Amino acid sequence: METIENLLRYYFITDDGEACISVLEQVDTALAAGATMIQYRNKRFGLEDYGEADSARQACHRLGVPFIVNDNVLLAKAVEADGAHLGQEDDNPQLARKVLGPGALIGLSVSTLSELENSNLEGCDYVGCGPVFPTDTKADAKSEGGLGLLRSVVQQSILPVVAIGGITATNAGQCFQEGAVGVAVISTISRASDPRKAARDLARACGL
Ligand code: TZP
Ligand code: MG
Repeated sequence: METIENLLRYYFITDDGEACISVLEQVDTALAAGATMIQYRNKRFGLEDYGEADSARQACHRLGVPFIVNDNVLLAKAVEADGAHLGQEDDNPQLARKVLGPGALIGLSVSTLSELENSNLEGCDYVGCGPVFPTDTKADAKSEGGLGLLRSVVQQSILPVVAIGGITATNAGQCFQEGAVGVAVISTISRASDPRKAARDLARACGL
């Protein structure tokens, strides 16, 4: 069994916006480069997308890579995902734990230190911290907290921290230096002119 720290190292999240390639191509590209965890993020999920989520899960499971669903605990359950990633406004992690079971991987986003301090991390396995750098991918993202935010969250968190927001092969190393166990990315792969090369470059930056 891999440790949660190893699973978080290269965390790819699917793009439901202006991606250059389809969701399944994104997942295949990230997996081929060595991604250690995949999150299915679809803010406009409808039942017609169930097949897409299920195919993404199958692609991950063929390689033994955990497949996590963003926001939607019932979708995570329905698609037999390995866990769920929740924001501050989503279902609470304790409830998600009840539904998904003791083996599920459950993450919680924080965008400020006070969000971390006010979060009940019982039932969570990891914390997502960001945006660290500016991002255009998340419409309602708070302003970037910089490496200073990441540093304080890493220091205060009782759980491993994965950095998110504007992360590229060039700045990923700075996140690891601040103590993040991993980096979570969308556009640096999904909107790259050469997604396969971008995915490989990120793998190298993650030390894979
Ligand atoms: N949460 C905080 S920033 C962000 C999410 C989902 C978007 C990350 O996307 P990108 O393209 O890697 O900046
Ligand atoms: Mg959310």
